Amino acid sequence: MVTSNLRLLVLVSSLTCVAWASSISSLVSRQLFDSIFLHKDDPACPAKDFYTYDSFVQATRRFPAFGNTGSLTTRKREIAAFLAQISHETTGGWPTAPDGPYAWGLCFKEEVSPQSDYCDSTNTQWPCYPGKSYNGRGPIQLSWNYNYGPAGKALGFDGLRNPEIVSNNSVISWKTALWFWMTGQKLKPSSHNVMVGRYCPTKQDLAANRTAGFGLVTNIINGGLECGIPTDGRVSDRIGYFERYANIFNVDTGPNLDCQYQQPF
Ligand SMILES: *[C@@H]1O[C@H](CO)[C@@H](O)[C@H](O)[C@H]1NC(C)=O
Ligand SMILES: CC(=O)N[C@H]1CO[C@H](CO)[C@@H](O)[C@@H]1O
Repeated sequence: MVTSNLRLLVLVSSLTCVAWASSISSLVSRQLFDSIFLHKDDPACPAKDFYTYDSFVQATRRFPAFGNTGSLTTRKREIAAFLAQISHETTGGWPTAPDGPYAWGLCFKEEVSPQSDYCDSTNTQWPCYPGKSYNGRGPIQLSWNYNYGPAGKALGFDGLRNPEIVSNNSVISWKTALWFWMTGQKLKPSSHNVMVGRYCPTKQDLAANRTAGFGLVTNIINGGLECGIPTDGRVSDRIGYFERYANIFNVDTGPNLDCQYQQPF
């Protein structure tokens, strides 16, 4: 009895392992991925052939809780929200684009004509390396020395001396976006926790209307520029992507899509 129970336990846990490891491809098949990113490999897109399905799946293995927390609906909604946010960050869409403006995610891998090198020289923990630019790169358009430094440290590359790797290595590029998604920062919850219902607002959060939903993720990503102001075009672009993807995943978007009444962090 004891022995067979034990065997059963071993069997069950090894099955769980297999399910765990393959879960992203079970919710996001290659075909689904391609139907979301209809134009990412368009010859007009600078990121043509860069953001492959295989490197996406490989990168998610570094973050097993991504798309793997909560009910099936929650898992799908989180993935849809992540893919929507990175699509806005890298969009090549315009209002009359073929297949609509929300079919052009993952078109860019690097910010076009950055206005600065995104070096916060007051940050001594993650000092800028001479001559390097910490402009937007990769699916989430990772920016600033204080993000490149910790992302590299967590993922095993030198983000301060070699920020270019984020637009040169597809798997690392995807990992930086997932790292940003999964990692809370000073005063900010992680986007992951917000989308899976694990966000615990502080008093200050409540006073600032920072309630859970896709709009709060927008606030985490770029609230300083986009939130707390009426009808911002960037915010509606993010929402447009999310609505299209939620529909493809066949889940509702949940409440609080907008952040126009939220104060930034
Ligand atoms: C919170 O949201 C309401 C509208 O729902 C708005 O009137 C109020 O100004 C917002 N508060 C802050 C601090 O932005
Ligand atoms: C081979 C290649 O893609 N090199 C790129 C590495 O990243 C830098 C800056 O991000 C690009 O300028 C290079 O073209």
